[in-house]
Amino acid sequence: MRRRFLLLPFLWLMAASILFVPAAVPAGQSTPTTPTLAPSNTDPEEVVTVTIHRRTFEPDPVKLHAGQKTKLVFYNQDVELHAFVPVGLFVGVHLNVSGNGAPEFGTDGFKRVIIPSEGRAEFRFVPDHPGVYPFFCDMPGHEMKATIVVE
Ligand SMILES: [Cu+2]
Repeated sequence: MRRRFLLLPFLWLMAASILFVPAAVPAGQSTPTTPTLAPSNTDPEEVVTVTIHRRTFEPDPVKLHAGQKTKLVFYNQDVELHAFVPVGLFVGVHLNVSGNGAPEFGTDGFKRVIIPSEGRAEFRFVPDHPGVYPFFCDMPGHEMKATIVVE
């Protein structure tokens, strides 16, 4: 009887030591963060809108920022179709195209998008190389061009 009485606290301690093993270092503290230049999902997105009005891109130049998550929107306010044809801007860049335009892709990636009247084309990407990138509308007779400056 006395033996059993002593054994009980001992068993309880054994069980407690198994159940209450100190937790490992809390998640988040143990993993060192690797420095990266890539924007995270929580980084704010810079929205830049280019309006197309009377066969003119506005503003010109369009200013973007290298390394910045960007939503570039082209809004066609004219009653006719226009196209956005970039030169070099999207080379080697991961690109998400949306809106109600008609995008065209070739072996080198995005070629152009045709934007209907009152329509819009949206590009989500991160400009990675500072520079001056021309773009134009290749609809016959339009002769519309402007530049995007990535700072
Ligand atoms: Cu045009």
